Amino acid sequence: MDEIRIDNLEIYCHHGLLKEETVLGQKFLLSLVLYTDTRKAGRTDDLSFSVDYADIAHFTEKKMKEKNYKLIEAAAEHLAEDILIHYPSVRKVCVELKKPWAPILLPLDSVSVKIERQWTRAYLSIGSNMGDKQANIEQAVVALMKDERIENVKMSKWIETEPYGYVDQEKFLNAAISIDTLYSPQELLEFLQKVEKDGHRERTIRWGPRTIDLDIIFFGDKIINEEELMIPHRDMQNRDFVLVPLEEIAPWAVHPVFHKTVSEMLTDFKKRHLLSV
Ligand code: PH2
Ligand code: MG
Ligand code: MG
Repeated sequence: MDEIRIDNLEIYCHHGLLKEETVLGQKFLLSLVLYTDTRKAGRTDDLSFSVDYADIAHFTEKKMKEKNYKLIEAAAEHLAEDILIHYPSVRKVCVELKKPWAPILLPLDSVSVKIERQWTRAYLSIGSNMGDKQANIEQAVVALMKDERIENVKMSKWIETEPYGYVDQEKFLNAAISIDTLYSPQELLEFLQKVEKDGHRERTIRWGPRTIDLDIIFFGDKIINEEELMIPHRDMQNRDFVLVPLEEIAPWAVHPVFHKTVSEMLTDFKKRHLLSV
């Protein structure tokens, strides 16, 4: 992606752990790399197709003065997120925050922190087989849409499916959801677990009845193999109730381990299914 850069923007503000820092304030230097597509603005010479770096510089100054953080990590984290939420055409940002006057009683050029944050496209599978299934799904989708770290929520049609795994239970309603998110995969998992809990999900039987179940299928092209979190979803290739709705909204999405599109995975599933009948 193209970059618009602001180097060493000087801002006087009051972040710090020490009382003196919060009272006296000090100089901070901020460097930003804004990742955005500049081609259309470049072709047309029209600012409305780009982001105004003057605007972002003033926004940055305002945000840096609005709140006092103890840590430069926190000041940088909040600024990165504020920029990504406030300027939708900036899809990724690098924030470097330097503190040249850091009072550590030793001479130095500066201390600094440098972070990269971005919007990531993720795909989720949602299901319900207890109570008012449709209302359960709608309530969960509203919770996703309300969160400021999630945008561009799109849902497939919902389909009724036979229970898979533990079969002695009611039919499911299933759908696939596409989101863009600022959460890390672990944070997204925690957020989805909270949405499940707010939908009165109780964990009883594994694969058993549930009011709402939200699973991460893909998170960008990330591969995560941890006990608590496996991405891509480890069993998606065997679940038509995941593949069918996902194919409706993202047939071209590529599985980062199998290197197959969702559409190809669904075709494979159908072939296997017919062969085994
Ligand atoms: N979820 C499961 C187990 N079985 N079957 C269907 N049809 N739909 C589901 O969402 C589902 C399931 C575990 O999450
Ligand atoms: Mg599940
Ligand atoms: Mg689950």
